[in-house]
Amino acid sequence: MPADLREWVSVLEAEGELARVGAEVDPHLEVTEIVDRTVKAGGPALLFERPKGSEHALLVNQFGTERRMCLAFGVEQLDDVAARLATVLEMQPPEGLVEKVRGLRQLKSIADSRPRTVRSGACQEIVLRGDEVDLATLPIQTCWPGDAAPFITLPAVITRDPRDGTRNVGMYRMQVLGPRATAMHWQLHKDGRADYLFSDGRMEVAVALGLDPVTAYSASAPLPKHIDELMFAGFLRGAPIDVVKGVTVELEVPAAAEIVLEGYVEQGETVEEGPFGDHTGFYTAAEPFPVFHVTALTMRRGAIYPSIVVGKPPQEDAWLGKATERIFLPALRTSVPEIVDYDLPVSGAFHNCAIVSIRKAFPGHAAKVMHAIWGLGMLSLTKTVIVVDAHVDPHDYAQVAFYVGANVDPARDVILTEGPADHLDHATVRQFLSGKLGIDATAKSPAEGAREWPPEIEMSEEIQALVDRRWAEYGLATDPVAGNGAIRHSSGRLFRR
Ligand SMILES: Cc1cc2nc3c(=O)[nH]c(=O)nc-3n(C[C@H](O)[C@H](O)[C@H](O)COP(=O)(O)O)c2cc1C
Ligand SMILES: [Mn+2]
Repeated sequence: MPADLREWVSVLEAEGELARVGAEVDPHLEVTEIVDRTVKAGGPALLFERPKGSEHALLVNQFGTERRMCLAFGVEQLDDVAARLATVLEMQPPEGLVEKVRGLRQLKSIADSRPRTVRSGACQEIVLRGDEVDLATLPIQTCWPGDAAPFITLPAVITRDPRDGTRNVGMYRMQVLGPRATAMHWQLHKDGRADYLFSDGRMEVAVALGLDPVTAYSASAPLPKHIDELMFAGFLRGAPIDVVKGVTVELEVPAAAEIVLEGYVEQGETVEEGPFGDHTGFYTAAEPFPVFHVTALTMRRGAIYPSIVVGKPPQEDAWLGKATERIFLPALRTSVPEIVDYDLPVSGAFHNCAIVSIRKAFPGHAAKVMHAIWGLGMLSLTKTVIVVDAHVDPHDYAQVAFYVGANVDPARDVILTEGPADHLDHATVRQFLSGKLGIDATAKSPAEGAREWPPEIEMSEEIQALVDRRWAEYGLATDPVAGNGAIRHSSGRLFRR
Protein backbone atom coordinates (compact mmCIF):
# COMPACT_ATOMS: atom_id res chain seq x y z
CA MET A 1 0.00 0.00 0.00
CA PRO A 2 1.35 3.46 -0.86
CA ALA A 3 3.01 5.20 2.09
CA ASP A 4 2.17 8.76 1.05
CA LEU A 5 0.40 10.73 -1.64
CA ARG A 6 3.43 10.80 -3.96
CA GLU A 7 3.84 7.05 -3.87
CA TRP A 8 0.10 6.79 -4.53
CA VAL A 9 0.41 9.10 -7.56
CA SER A 10 3.24 6.88 -8.84
CA VAL A 11 1.12 3.77 -8.37
CA LEU A 12 -1.77 5.40 -10.22
CA GLU A 13 0.55 6.42 -13.05
CA ALA A 14 2.17 3.00 -13.30
CA GLU A 15 -1.28 1.39 -13.44
CA GLY A 16 -2.45 3.73 -16.22
CA GLU A 17 -4.91 5.30 -13.78
CA LEU A 18 -3.60 8.87 -13.91
CA ALA A 19 -3.82 11.62 -16.52
CA ARG A 20 -1.60 14.68 -16.20
CA VAL A 21 -3.23 17.85 -17.45
CA GLY A 22 -0.55 20.31 -18.56
CA ALA A 23 -2.89 23.02 -19.81
CA GLU A 24 -3.67 25.89 -17.46
CA VAL A 25 -7.05 25.15 -15.88
CA ASP A 26 -9.09 27.33 -13.52
CA PRO A 27 -9.94 25.81 -10.10
CA HIS A 28 -12.93 28.16 -10.22
CA LEU A 29 -15.67 25.91 -11.78
CA GLU A 30 -13.62 24.72 -14.79
CA VAL A 31 -11.94 21.85 -12.89
CA THR A 32 -15.35 20.66 -11.66
CA GLU A 33 -16.80 20.35 -15.16
CA ILE A 34 -13.75 18.36 -16.29
CA VAL A 35 -13.90 16.12 -13.22
CA ASP A 36 -17.65 15.60 -13.53
CA ARG A 37 -17.28 14.35 -17.09
CA THR A 38 -14.26 12.21 -16.18
CA VAL A 39 -15.94 10.59 -13.16
CA LYS A 40 -19.08 9.78 -15.13
CA ALA A 41 -16.96 8.16 -17.85
CA GLY A 42 -15.16 5.99 -15.28
CA GLY A 43 -12.05 7.95 -16.24
CA PRO A 44 -8.64 8.36 -14.59
CA ALA A 45 -7.39 10.38 -11.66
CA LEU A 46 -6.44 13.87 -12.82
CA LEU A 47 -3.30 15.74 -11.87
CA PHE A 48 -3.71 19.36 -12.94
CA GLU A 49 -0.11 20.54 -13.17
CA ARG A 50 -0.93 24.20 -13.83
CA PRO A 51 -4.02 25.22 -11.90
CA LYS A 52 -4.60 28.90 -12.57
CA GLY A 53 -3.23 31.17 -9.84
CA SER A 54 -1.24 28.55 -7.93
CA GLU A 55 2.20 26.97 -7.90
CA HIS A 56 0.78 23.71 -6.55
CA ALA A 57 -0.47 20.79 -8.63
CA LEU A 58 -4.08 19.78 -7.96
CA LEU A 59 -4.96 16.08 -7.66
CA VAL A 60 -8.60 15.06 -8.06
CA ASN A 61 -10.58 11.88 -8.81
CA GLN A 62 -7.99 9.68 -7.06
CA PHE A 63 -10.83 7.52 -5.66
CA GLY A 64 -13.22 7.66 -8.62
CA THR A 65 -13.47 3.97 -9.59
CA GLU A 66 -13.73 0.63 -7.82
CA ARG A 67 -10.39 -0.42 -9.30
CA ARG A 68 -8.59 2.62 -7.86
CA MET A 69 -10.25 2.08 -4.51
CA CYS A 70 -8.94 -1.50 -4.54
CA LEU A 71 -5.47 -0.30 -5.57
CA ALA A 72 -5.53 2.10 -2.63
CA PHE A 73 -6.14 -0.76 -0.22
CA GLY A 74 -3.94 -3.22 -2.10
CA VAL A 75 -6.79 -5.73 -2.52
CA GLU A 76 -8.64 -7.51 -5.32
CA GLN A 77 -12.03 -6.47 -3.98
CA LEU A 78 -13.19 -4.24 -1.15
CA ASP A 79 -14.67 -7.21 0.71
CA ASP A 80 -11.07 -8.39 1.27
CA VAL A 81 -10.50 -5.33 3.49
CA ALA A 82 -13.66 -6.26 5.38
CA ALA A 83 -12.39 -9.81 5.83
CA ARG A 84 -9.24 -8.52 7.58
CA LEU A 85 -11.36 -6.55 9.96
CA ALA A 86 -13.67 -9.52 10.50
CA THR A 87 -10.84 -11.75 11.70
CA VAL A 88 -10.24 -9.29 14.54
CA LEU A 89 -13.90 -8.52 15.28
CA GLU A 90 -14.86 -12.17 15.37
CA MET A 91 -11.93 -13.34 17.49
CA GLN A 92 -12.87 -16.20 19.79
CA PRO A 93 -10.96 -17.42 22.84
CA PRO A 94 -8.21 -19.48 21.21
CA GLU A 95 -8.06 -23.25 21.60
CA GLY A 96 -4.73 -25.00 21.22
CA LEU A 97 -1.30 -23.60 20.44
CA VAL A 98 -1.81 -22.79 16.75
CA GLU A 99 -4.89 -20.70 17.46
CA LYS A 100 -3.17 -18.99 20.39
CA VAL A 101 -0.26 -17.98 18.16
CA ARG A 102 -2.67 -16.75 15.51
CA GLY A 103 -4.61 -14.82 18.15
CA LEU A 104 -1.45 -13.20 19.44
CA ARG A 105 -0.49 -12.20 15.93
CA GLN A 106 -3.89 -10.60 15.49
CA LEU A 107 -3.60 -8.74 18.77
CA LYS A 108 -0.14 -7.59 17.74
CA SER A 109 -1.58 -6.25 14.48
CA ILE A 110 -3.87 -4.07 16.58
CA ALA A 111 -1.06 -2.98 18.90
CA ASP A 112 1.11 -2.12 15.86
CA SER A 113 -1.63 0.07 14.44
CA ARG A 114 -1.01 2.90 16.88
CA PRO A 115 0.52 5.98 15.25
CA ARG A 116 4.25 6.33 15.79
CA THR A 117 5.63 9.70 16.86
CA VAL A 118 8.68 10.79 14.86
CA ARG A 119 10.90 13.82 15.45
CA SER A 120 10.69 15.36 12.01
CA GLY A 121 8.44 15.02 9.01
CA ALA A 122 8.49 15.89 5.34
CA CYS A 123 5.29 17.85 5.91
CA GLN A 124 7.42 20.49 7.66
CA GLU A 125 10.04 21.00 4.94
CA ILE A 126 8.54 24.45 4.45
CA VAL A 127 7.08 26.31 7.43
CA LEU A 128 5.01 29.48 7.11
CA ARG A 129 3.71 31.19 10.23
CA GLY A 130 1.24 33.97 10.93
CA ASP A 131 1.16 36.61 8.21
CA GLU A 132 3.26 34.48 5.87
CA VAL A 133 0.25 32.22 5.40
CA ASP A 134 -2.09 32.88 2.49
CA LEU A 135 -4.63 30.21 1.58
CA ALA A 136 -5.06 31.89 -1.81
CA THR A 137 -1.70 30.37 -2.83
CA LEU A 138 -3.38 26.92 -2.83
CA PRO A 139 -5.48 25.86 -5.85
CA ILE A 140 -8.65 25.57 -3.76
CA GLN A 141 -11.66 24.82 -5.92
CA THR A 142 -14.87 26.77 -6.19
CA CYS A 143 -16.84 23.72 -7.26
CA TRP A 144 -20.31 24.94 -8.28
CA PRO A 145 -21.70 28.25 -9.52
CA GLY A 146 -23.79 28.84 -6.37
CA ASP A 147 -20.96 28.11 -3.90
CA ALA A 148 -20.28 30.92 -1.47
CA ALA A 149 -16.49 30.75 -1.89
CA PRO A 150 -13.67 28.30 -2.56
CA PHE A 151 -13.91 25.21 -0.28
CA ILE A 152 -11.21 22.80 0.85
CA THR A 153 -12.96 19.50 0.11
CA LEU A 154 -10.58 16.66 1.04
CA PRO A 155 -9.11 17.57 4.43
CA ALA A 156 -8.34 15.31 7.39
CA VAL A 157 -9.28 17.49 10.35
CA ILE A 158 -7.52 16.52 13.58
CA THR A 159 -8.73 17.41 17.08
CA ARG A 160 -8.48 15.97 20.57
CA ASP A 161 -11.38 15.42 22.96
CA PRO A 162 -10.81 18.07 25.65
CA ARG A 163 -12.07 15.62 28.30
CA ASP A 164 -9.81 12.62 27.76
CA GLY A 165 -7.41 13.64 25.00
CA THR A 166 -8.50 10.98 22.50
CA ARG A 167 -7.77 11.96 18.92
CA ASN A 168 -10.37 12.37 16.21
CA VAL A 169 -9.80 12.72 12.49
CA GLY A 170 -12.71 13.64 10.23
CA MET A 171 -13.32 14.92 6.74
CA TYR A 172 -15.27 18.17 6.91
CA ARG A 173 -15.39 20.76 4.15
CA MET A 174 -13.77 24.12 4.89
CA GLN A 175 -15.00 27.35 3.31
CA VAL A 176 -12.22 29.85 2.73
CA LEU A 177 -13.01 33.08 4.60
CA GLY A 178 -9.73 34.92 4.05
CA PRO A 179 -5.96 34.36 3.87
CA ARG A 180 -5.82 32.73 7.31
CA ALA A 181 -9.37 31.66 8.14
CA THR A 182 -11.92 29.08 7.06
CA ALA A 183 -15.24 27.81 8.32
CA MET A 184 -15.29 24.33 9.84
CA HIS A 185 -18.31 22.32 8.70
CA TRP A 186 -18.75 20.04 11.71
CA GLN A 187 -22.26 18.65 11.25
CA LEU A 188 -24.52 17.92 14.20
CA HIS A 189 -23.75 14.21 14.64
CA LYS A 190 -19.99 14.32 14.11
CA ASP A 191 -17.14 13.64 16.51
CA GLY A 192 -15.23 16.79 15.56
CA ARG A 193 -18.22 18.87 16.57
CA ALA A 194 -18.46 17.01 19.90
CA ASP A 195 -14.81 17.84 20.65
CA TYR A 196 -15.58 21.48 19.85
CA LEU A 197 -18.67 21.52 22.06
CA PHE A 198 -16.74 20.01 24.99
CA SER A 199 -14.02 22.62 24.72
CA ASP A 200 -14.23 25.87 26.56
CA GLY A 201 -12.37 28.75 25.06
CA ARG A 202 -9.83 27.84 22.44
CA MET A 203 -9.36 24.39 20.88
CA GLU A 204 -6.42 23.46 18.70
CA VAL A 205 -7.15 22.06 15.25
CA ALA A 206 -4.79 20.69 12.60
CA VAL A 207 -5.74 19.87 9.02
CA ALA A 208 -3.76 17.42 6.91
CA LEU A 209 -4.06 17.65 3.13
CA GLY A 210 -2.53 15.16 0.72
CA LEU A 211 -2.26 11.80 2.48
CA ASP A 212 -1.82 8.20 1.49
CA PRO A 213 -5.23 7.03 0.26
CA VAL A 214 -6.00 4.73 3.20
CA THR A 215 -5.46 7.50 5.76
CA ALA A 216 -7.50 9.94 3.66
CA TYR A 217 -10.30 7.34 3.46
CA SER A 218 -10.13 6.73 7.21
CA ALA A 219 -10.95 10.40 7.87
CA SER A 220 -14.30 9.75 6.19
CA ALA A 221 -15.00 6.46 7.99
CA PRO A 222 -17.87 6.46 10.51
CA LEU A 223 -15.96 5.11 13.50
CA PRO A 224 -17.21 5.24 17.09
CA LYS A 225 -15.98 8.40 18.82
CA HIS A 226 -13.36 6.76 21.01
CA ILE A 227 -11.57 5.11 18.08
CA ASP A 228 -8.68 7.09 16.61
CA GLU A 229 -8.99 7.17 12.82
CA LEU A 230 -5.17 7.22 12.51
CA MET A 231 -5.02 3.94 14.40
CA PHE A 232 -7.71 2.53 12.11
CA ALA A 233 -5.65 3.66 9.11
CA GLY A 234 -2.59 1.98 10.61
CA PHE A 235 -4.56 -1.24 11.06
CA LEU A 236 -5.88 -1.16 7.50
CA ARG A 237 -2.39 -0.45 6.17
CA GLY A 238 -0.70 -2.99 8.39
CA ALA A 239 1.85 -0.35 9.40
CA PRO A 240 1.64 2.56 11.82
CA ILE A 241 1.12 6.12 10.58
CA ASP A 242 4.09 8.34 11.43
CA VAL A 243 3.04 11.55 13.14
CA VAL A 244 5.01 14.63 14.07
CA LYS A 245 4.15 17.43 16.48
CA GLY A 246 2.87 20.62 14.85
CA VAL A 247 5.03 23.75 14.85
CA THR A 248 2.39 25.98 16.49
CA VAL A 249 0.08 23.37 18.06
CA GLU A 250 0.54 20.44 20.42
CA LEU A 251 -1.44 18.20 18.05
CA GLU A 252 0.40 15.62 16.03
CA VAL A 253 -0.03 15.48 12.27
CA PRO A 254 0.76 12.80 9.66
CA ALA A 255 4.46 13.33 8.95
CA ALA A 256 4.14 12.53 5.24
CA ALA A 257 1.24 14.93 4.56
CA GLU A 258 1.73 17.23 1.58
CA ILE A 259 0.26 20.24 3.38
CA VAL A 260 -0.75 20.91 7.00
CA LEU A 261 -2.82 23.80 8.33
CA GLU A 262 -2.42 24.41 12.04
CA GLY A 263 -4.63 26.65 14.10
CA TYR A 264 -7.57 26.87 16.45
CA VAL A 265 -11.29 27.42 16.81
CA GLU A 266 -12.73 29.66 19.47
CA GLN A 267 -15.82 28.59 21.41
CA GLY A 268 -18.80 30.70 20.34
CA GLU A 269 -17.18 32.24 17.26
CA THR A 270 -19.22 31.24 14.24
CA VAL A 271 -19.75 32.45 10.70
CA GLU A 272 -22.49 31.90 8.10
CA GLU A 273 -21.12 28.93 6.16
CA GLY A 274 -22.41 28.04 2.67
CA PRO A 275 -24.19 27.73 0.38
CA PHE A 276 -22.24 24.76 -1.01
CA GLY A 277 -23.27 22.27 -3.68
CA ASP A 278 -23.04 19.05 -1.69
CA HIS A 279 -23.30 15.29 -2.17
CA THR A 280 -27.06 15.49 -1.67
CA GLY A 281 -27.22 16.96 -5.17
CA PHE A 282 -28.50 20.27 -3.81
CA TYR A 283 -26.98 23.42 -2.41
CA THR A 284 -26.97 23.34 1.37
CA ALA A 285 -28.22 26.61 2.81
CA ALA A 286 -25.99 28.95 4.78
CA GLU A 287 -25.87 28.15 8.52
CA PRO A 288 -23.53 29.16 11.34
CA PHE A 289 -20.39 27.03 11.78
CA PRO A 290 -17.19 27.58 13.77
CA VAL A 291 -14.32 29.67 12.39
CA PHE A 292 -10.90 28.03 12.03
CA HIS A 293 -7.96 30.41 12.39
CA VAL A 294 -4.71 29.31 10.76
CA THR A 295 -1.52 29.89 12.76
CA ALA A 296 0.82 27.98 10.45
CA LEU A 297 0.91 26.36 7.04
CA THR A 298 3.59 23.71 6.66
CA MET A 299 4.28 21.64 3.58
CA ARG A 300 6.55 19.45 1.56
CA ARG A 301 8.57 21.02 -1.21
CA GLY A 302 6.47 20.94 -4.39
CA ALA A 303 3.37 20.07 -2.38
CA ILE A 304 0.43 18.56 -4.25
CA TYR A 305 -3.01 19.85 -3.21
CA PRO A 306 -5.75 17.15 -3.11
CA SER A 307 -9.38 17.86 -3.88
CA ILE A 308 -12.68 16.10 -4.49
CA VAL A 309 -15.84 17.27 -6.19
CA VAL A 310 -19.13 16.31 -4.62
CA GLY A 311 -22.47 17.01 -6.24
CA LYS A 312 -25.38 15.16 -7.76
CA PRO A 313 -24.47 11.47 -7.53
CA PRO A 314 -22.59 9.65 -8.88
CA GLN A 315 -19.41 11.54 -8.03
CA GLU A 316 -15.99 10.50 -6.80
CA ASP A 317 -17.19 10.20 -3.19
CA ALA A 318 -19.44 7.29 -4.26
CA TRP A 319 -16.37 5.08 -3.94
CA LEU A 320 -15.41 6.37 -0.50
CA GLY A 321 -18.96 5.51 0.51
CA LYS A 322 -18.89 2.09 -1.13
CA ALA A 323 -15.62 1.34 0.67
CA THR A 324 -17.34 2.16 3.96
CA GLU A 325 -20.34 0.03 3.02
CA ARG A 326 -18.09 -2.97 2.37
CA ILE A 327 -15.55 -2.46 5.18
CA PHE A 328 -18.21 -2.00 7.86
CA LEU A 329 -20.30 -5.07 6.99
CA PRO A 330 -18.49 -7.30 9.53
CA ALA A 331 -18.87 -4.61 12.19
CA LEU A 332 -22.59 -4.36 11.35
CA ARG A 333 -22.87 -8.14 11.68
CA THR A 334 -21.37 -8.13 15.17
CA SER A 335 -24.52 -6.29 16.34
CA VAL A 336 -27.01 -7.72 13.85
CA PRO A 337 -25.65 -11.15 12.86
CA GLU A 338 -28.73 -12.10 10.83
CA ILE A 339 -27.69 -9.54 8.20
CA VAL A 340 -26.35 -11.34 5.13
CA ASP A 341 -25.47 -8.28 3.07
CA TYR A 342 -26.54 -4.70 2.50
CA ASP A 343 -26.41 -1.98 -0.11
CA LEU A 344 -26.44 1.79 0.27
CA PRO A 345 -27.37 3.03 -3.20
CA VAL A 346 -25.04 5.74 -4.48
CA SER A 347 -28.06 7.51 -5.94
CA GLY A 348 -29.52 7.63 -2.44
CA ALA A 349 -26.57 9.78 -1.31
CA PHE A 350 -25.93 6.97 1.22
CA HIS A 351 -28.24 8.15 3.99
CA ASN A 352 -31.46 8.12 1.98
CA CYS A 353 -31.81 4.38 1.55
CA ALA A 354 -30.45 1.05 2.82
CA ILE A 355 -31.32 -2.34 1.36
CA VAL A 356 -30.64 -5.18 3.78
CA SER A 357 -30.84 -8.92 3.20
CA ILE A 358 -31.43 -11.09 6.28
CA ARG A 359 -31.73 -14.69 7.36
CA LYS A 360 -35.28 -14.37 8.58
CA ALA A 361 -36.03 -16.60 11.55
CA PHE A 362 -39.15 -15.30 13.31
CA PRO A 363 -42.24 -13.12 12.83
CA GLY A 364 -41.39 -9.43 12.87
CA HIS A 365 -37.74 -10.12 12.13
CA ALA A 366 -37.57 -7.55 9.31
CA ALA A 367 -38.94 -4.87 11.65
CA LYS A 368 -36.31 -5.82 14.24
CA VAL A 369 -33.56 -5.28 11.67
CA MET A 370 -35.03 -1.94 10.52
CA HIS A 371 -34.99 -0.66 14.10
CA ALA A 372 -31.44 -1.94 14.54
CA ILE A 373 -30.34 0.07 11.48
CA TRP A 374 -32.13 3.14 12.84
CA GLY A 375 -30.24 2.65 16.10
CA LEU A 376 -26.71 2.18 14.76
CA GLY A 377 -24.16 4.98 14.43
CA MET A 378 -24.45 7.01 11.25
CA LEU A 379 -26.83 4.39 9.80
CA SER A 380 -29.40 5.81 12.22
CA LEU A 381 -29.82 8.69 9.76
CA THR A 382 -31.11 6.32 7.04
CA LYS A 383 -34.53 7.46 5.84
CA THR A 384 -35.73 4.31 4.08
CA VAL A 385 -34.81 0.74 4.98
CA ILE A 386 -35.84 -2.09 2.66
CA VAL A 387 -35.48 -5.62 4.03
CA VAL A 388 -35.29 -8.67 1.74
CA ASP A 389 -34.70 -12.37 2.31
CA ALA A 390 -31.25 -13.95 2.32
CA HIS A 391 -31.45 -15.24 -1.26
CA VAL A 392 -32.11 -11.77 -2.69
CA ASP A 393 -29.08 -9.77 -3.86
CA PRO A 394 -29.40 -6.30 -2.31
CA HIS A 395 -27.03 -4.87 -4.96
CA ASP A 396 -29.38 -5.93 -7.77
CA TYR A 397 -31.94 -3.12 -7.71
CA ALA A 398 -34.20 -4.82 -10.30
CA GLN A 399 -34.39 -7.89 -8.06
CA VAL A 400 -35.08 -5.71 -5.02
CA ALA A 401 -37.82 -3.82 -6.88
CA PHE A 402 -39.33 -7.17 -7.84
CA TYR A 403 -39.62 -8.30 -4.20
CA VAL A 404 -40.80 -4.88 -3.02
CA GLY A 405 -43.59 -5.21 -5.56
CA ALA A 406 -44.32 -8.90 -5.17
CA ASN A 407 -43.95 -9.52 -1.42
CA VAL A 408 -45.37 -6.37 0.09
CA ASP A 409 -48.87 -5.63 1.29
CA PRO A 410 -48.48 -1.90 1.96
CA ALA A 411 -51.13 -2.06 4.69
CA ARG A 412 -49.19 -4.74 6.57
CA ASP A 413 -45.53 -4.44 5.59
CA VAL A 414 -44.71 -0.76 5.77
CA ILE A 415 -43.48 0.90 8.93
CA LEU A 416 -43.54 4.65 9.38
CA THR A 417 -41.66 5.97 12.36
CA GLU A 418 -39.42 8.89 13.29
CA GLY A 419 -35.81 9.52 14.12
CA PRO A 420 -32.79 11.72 13.58
CA ALA A 421 -32.14 13.09 10.09
CA ASP A 422 -28.94 13.91 8.28
CA HIS A 423 -27.86 17.48 8.94
CA LEU A 424 -28.04 18.28 5.20
CA ASP A 425 -31.43 16.74 4.42
CA HIS A 426 -33.56 19.50 2.92
CA ALA A 427 -36.76 17.47 2.52
CA THR A 428 -37.64 16.83 6.14
CA VAL A 429 -40.29 19.00 7.83
CA ARG A 430 -37.90 19.94 10.64
CA GLN A 431 -34.12 20.02 10.30
CA PHE A 432 -32.44 17.09 12.12
CA LEU A 433 -35.70 15.11 12.48
CA SER A 434 -37.33 12.93 9.88
CA GLY A 435 -39.88 10.28 9.21
CA LYS A 436 -38.46 6.79 8.69
CA LEU A 437 -39.87 4.37 6.16
CA GLY A 438 -39.38 0.63 6.55
CA ILE A 439 -40.45 -1.75 3.79
CA ASP A 440 -40.56 -5.43 4.66
CA ALA A 441 -40.13 -7.24 1.34
CA THR A 442 -39.43 -10.65 2.91
CA ALA A 443 -41.75 -13.65 2.48
CA LYS A 444 -44.41 -13.57 5.24
CA SER A 445 -45.50 -16.38 7.51
CA PRO A 446 -49.05 -17.11 8.74
CA ALA A 447 -47.94 -15.73 12.11
CA GLU A 448 -47.43 -12.41 10.33
CA GLY A 449 -50.93 -12.48 8.92
CA ALA A 450 -50.08 -14.03 5.58
CA ARG A 451 -52.35 -16.37 3.67
CA GLU A 452 -50.54 -19.38 2.27
CA TRP A 453 -47.30 -18.08 0.66
CA PRO A 454 -46.88 -19.57 -2.82
CA PRO A 455 -43.59 -21.13 -3.88
CA GLU A 456 -41.32 -19.01 -6.06
CA ILE A 457 -40.77 -20.21 -9.61
CA GLU A 458 -37.38 -21.88 -10.10
CA MET A 459 -36.21 -24.37 -12.73
CA SER A 460 -35.08 -27.71 -11.35
CA GLU A 461 -31.31 -28.16 -10.99
CA GLU A 462 -31.52 -31.28 -13.14
CA ILE A 463 -32.90 -29.39 -16.14
CA GLN A 464 -30.46 -26.51 -15.61
CA ALA A 465 -27.59 -29.01 -15.71
CA LEU A 466 -29.02 -30.67 -18.80
CA VAL A 467 -29.27 -27.36 -20.67
CA ASP A 468 -25.75 -26.41 -19.55
CA ARG A 469 -24.50 -29.67 -21.03
CA ARG A 470 -26.40 -29.34 -24.29
CA TRP A 471 -26.04 -25.56 -24.81
CA ALA A 472 -23.67 -25.84 -27.79
CA GLU A 473 -26.11 -28.15 -29.58
CA TYR A 474 -28.80 -25.46 -29.65
CA GLY A 475 -26.72 -23.12 -31.84
CA LEU A 476 -27.21 -20.30 -29.30
CA ALA A 477 -23.57 -20.10 -28.20
CA THR A 478 -22.89 -17.39 -25.65
CA ASP A 479 -20.91 -14.64 -27.32
CA PRO A 480 -17.40 -14.48 -25.83
CA VAL A 481 -16.97 -10.79 -26.70
CA ALA A 482 -20.43 -9.52 -25.79
CA GLY A 483 -20.13 -11.48 -22.54
CA ASN A 484 -22.56 -13.05 -20.17
CA GLY A 485 -26.20 -13.13 -21.01
CA ALA A 486 -25.70 -12.26 -24.67
CA ILE A 487 -26.71 -14.92 -27.14
CA ARG A 488 -25.38 -15.31 -30.67
CA HIS A 489 -27.69 -17.32 -32.88
CA SER A 490 -26.08 -19.60 -35.48
CA SER A 491 -27.31 -17.08 -38.10
CA GLY A 492 -24.77 -14.66 -36.61
CA ARG A 493 -27.28 -12.26 -35.11
CA LEU A 494 -26.47 -11.06 -31.58
CA PHE A 495 -29.21 -10.80 -28.97
CA ARG A 496 -28.65 -9.02 -25.68
CA ARG A 497 -30.73 -7.40 -23.02
C1 LIG B 1 -15.76 14.18 0.48
C2 LIG B 1 -16.43 14.19 1.81
C3 LIG B 1 -16.82 15.39 2.36
C4 LIG B 1 -17.44 15.42 3.61
N1 LIG B 1 -17.81 16.63 4.13
C5 LIG B 1 -18.35 16.67 5.37
C6 LIG B 1 -18.66 17.92 5.97
O1 LIG B 1 -18.49 18.98 5.38
N2 LIG B 1 -19.17 17.93 7.23
C7 LIG B 1 -19.37 16.77 7.94
O2 LIG B 1 -19.80 16.82 9.07
N3 LIG B 1 -19.10 15.55 7.36
C8 LIG B 1 -18.60 15.49 6.11
N4 LIG B 1 -18.30 14.28 5.55
C9 LIG B 1 -18.60 13.04 6.28
C10 LIG B 1 -17.60 12.81 7.39
O3 LIG B 1 -16.29 12.84 6.90
C11 LIG B 1 -17.85 11.46 8.04
O4 LIG B 1 -19.13 11.49 8.63
C12 LIG B 1 -16.81 11.10 9.09
O5 LIG B 1 -17.16 9.89 9.69
C13 LIG B 1 -16.71 12.17 10.15
O6 LIG B 1 -15.77 11.79 11.11
P1 LIG B 1 -16.18 11.70 12.64
O7 LIG B 1 -17.15 10.56 12.72
O8 LIG B 1 -14.92 11.44 13.34
O9 LIG B 1 -16.81 13.02 12.99
C14 LIG B 1 -17.69 14.23 4.30
C15 LIG B 1 -17.29 13.02 3.74
C16 LIG B 1 -16.66 12.99 2.50
C17 LIG B 1 -16.25 11.67 1.92
MN1 LIG C 1 -14.37 9.87 14.69
